[in-house]
Amino acid sequence: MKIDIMTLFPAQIEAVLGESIIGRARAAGILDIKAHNIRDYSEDKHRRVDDTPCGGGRGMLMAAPPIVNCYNAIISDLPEEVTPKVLYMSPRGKTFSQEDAKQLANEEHLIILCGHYEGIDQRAIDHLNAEEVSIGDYVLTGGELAACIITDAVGRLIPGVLPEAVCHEKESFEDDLLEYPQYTRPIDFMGMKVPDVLLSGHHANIDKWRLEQAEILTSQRRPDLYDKYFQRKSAAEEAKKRKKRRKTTTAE
Ligand code: 6GU
Repeated sequence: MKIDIMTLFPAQIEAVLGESIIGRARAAGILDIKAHNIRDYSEDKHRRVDDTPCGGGRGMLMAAPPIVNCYNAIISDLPEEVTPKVLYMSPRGKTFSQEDAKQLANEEHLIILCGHYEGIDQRAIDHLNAEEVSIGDYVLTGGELAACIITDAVGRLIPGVLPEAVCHEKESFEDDLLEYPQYTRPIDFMGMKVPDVLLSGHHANIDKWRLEQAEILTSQRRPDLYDKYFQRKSAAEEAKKRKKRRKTTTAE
């Protein structure tokens, strides 16, 4: 998969996406991620990329020409029939979710535009046909960290990026449940013991305990997710489980 990131701070992108799993996938040629410095495409002799907003107001805006020049350079080598999906990182966008990550992982080529200052000339967004994406209800100083988050979440879904041992099926959000608590050695850490069931070697009991823990955690922390999880189970399945749970509570 190819991801081109347009930014004024390519080093910030490299600092994040040059390391760890994504860094290794790039080195292995599975992910082709490039940060492009928008400033290199300024037509100004002082390499300026910003200007004051028309109509007045505070702050500076990123001007359209350097962004569009940068975009044109990225798409210049592409075959005619290839139209990469373009994202613009903005708190104004739709909030990014795991479902979006899955959708984007099907794309062959993504282009991500990072904003700075007080925003971007609307004509740049329009010309690139960019979809605005936010990563949550808070404001960042720029789109770079958001672009890294999108790239990480999408990149790890590409086959070969994660080690074989890591299973996508049992992850938080994959089935609307948060992950159960995990333990490793030492068995007794400062008087805190690993739950007995995990040391029992009884795999059915361990699976049952993990599912219960995941359900408890999800219902406490994310009632919205828990509702979704609950609804997705068939009525029959649900009735069966409730009966079983009633049995375990009376046994306690
Ligand atoms: Cl994508 N950009 C900025 N600047 N702030 C944000 C954001 C993006 N998502 C949430 N806050």
